[in-house]
Amino acid sequence: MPAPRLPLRLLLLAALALAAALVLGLVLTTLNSLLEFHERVAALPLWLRAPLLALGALLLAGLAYLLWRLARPARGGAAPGAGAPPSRDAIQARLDALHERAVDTGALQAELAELDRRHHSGELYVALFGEIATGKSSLIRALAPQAAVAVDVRGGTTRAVSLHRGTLPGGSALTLADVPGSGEVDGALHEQLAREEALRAHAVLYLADADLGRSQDGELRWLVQFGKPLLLVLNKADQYSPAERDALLARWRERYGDCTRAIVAVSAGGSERWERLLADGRRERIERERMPDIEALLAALEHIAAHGAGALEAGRQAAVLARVGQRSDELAREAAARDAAAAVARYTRRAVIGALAAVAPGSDLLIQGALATGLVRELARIHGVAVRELDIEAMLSRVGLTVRSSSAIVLAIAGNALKAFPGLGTLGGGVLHAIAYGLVFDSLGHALADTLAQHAALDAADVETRLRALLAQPRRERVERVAQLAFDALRDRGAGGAAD
Ligand SMILES: Nc1nc2c(ncn2[C@@H]2O[C@H](COP(=O)(O)OP(=O)(O)OP(=O)(O)O)[C@@H](O)[C@H]2O)c(=O)[nH]1
Ligand SMILES: [Mg+2]
Repeated sequence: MPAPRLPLRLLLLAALALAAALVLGLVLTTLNSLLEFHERVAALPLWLRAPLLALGALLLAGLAYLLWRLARPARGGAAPGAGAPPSRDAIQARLDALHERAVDTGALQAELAELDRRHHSGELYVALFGEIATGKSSLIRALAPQAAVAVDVRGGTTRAVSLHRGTLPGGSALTLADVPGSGEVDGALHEQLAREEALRAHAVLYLADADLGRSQDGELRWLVQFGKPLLLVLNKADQYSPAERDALLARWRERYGDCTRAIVAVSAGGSERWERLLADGRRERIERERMPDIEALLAALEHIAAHGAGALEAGRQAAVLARVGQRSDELAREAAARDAAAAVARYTRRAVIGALAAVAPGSDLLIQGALATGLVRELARIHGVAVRELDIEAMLSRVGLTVRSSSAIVLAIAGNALKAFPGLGTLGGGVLHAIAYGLVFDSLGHALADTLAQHAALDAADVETRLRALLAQPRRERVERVAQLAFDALRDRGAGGAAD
């Protein structure tokens, strides 16, 4: 239907023409003003003109700087090792605060103590890292011949971290950490031990006996982000022909040359076992140490040790502090979740008891009154979120509507729950409403706690969404728990109260 569209097009055209005229007018006026300004400035005596121009230039530069500051892309998030790591004092303060909240911070305190101990020892710590049976323990034996470490063809031989003193040919001393291998089935705990030891070291030797798979690549990249010297070591070089070995090293240099200090091939040695047939027909098992060949690695280690442990201490401290900081954050989150769950349970119980005690019990399911406000305040305190009275009220009136709209569902669920407690159902509508009221409180508490934990703010819309989901599909375990609360409250009140 082209006819009715014509006036609209004409109107649009007119509006466009008007806008163009306005823009043109604006440009002309500005140009005119600029020219006038230029003429006036030119007419000024030099002693006045020069400072005026300088001032103008300064103002323009200031404006440009401000614009640049505003438009500049934000710096990337602080990856471990990048950005400013938390200070030793800041971490200690966090641990003290956790300790006051009855959180067990023993392991993290021990980590800090070890950080200080190594710092004061002045020794250079080098950790090994790599998949199981790549020859880490064998390499420790080659670097520190007196070390008593177990070596075995079976993967998963090393189960704990052990430290061994070694000396480089140049005379530098190092403390080598033998660690459990990664990549073992169900070996998450051992892998964690190895990772933590890598963070405590000044430098890391990443050992592999073949090309790196996807998970090894991931491990290597994880180590790289801490910025400490990393040596990529191909062990069991004796199992490769020179051409194969060189091809593998070339591939690694292409892939990892940028993020490692050196890429070398060695033969840590290990041991060889075979069976010999004796003249009398018996078989004899023979085990012999293989000769190690670790020249290239020694040279790379000499390089790292050249400036002493002090030169690498800042990187080591940053890695450990970042890790302790991360763990303390996790502990704080766990403690908050635990305290929040306890608070929700407490308030739900109060809501049920309150509803049972009311003269006209639970006539309305609206969230209101001091109890709901108290719950919000308590959860906000636990999660360290500052909330204003006004925001609490706004949030409660908003979720009140949700509760009202779902009250039929909640009542139905409460009614169902009553069936699990024969006898309760005969006590009348009061009990039903008390359970429904408890369910509402329990759901609101969980919705709020989740919102506060995730957004660190009283985001009313988010609370409402979560509450809606919780009320629509309450888990059986929750419903029974709340019904049990009502049951216990009635029993505590005694037969006289229940008969009211
Ligand atoms: N051919 C050859 N075998 C080696 C070499 N180094 C170690 N091995 C063998 O590799 C196997 C594993 O050696 P380990 O030193 O126990 O390896 P690991 O990395 O400490 O193993 P986990 O502690 O289980 O992670 C043993 O059978 C060693 O004899 C080497 O340079 N060449
Ligand atoms: Mg081992």
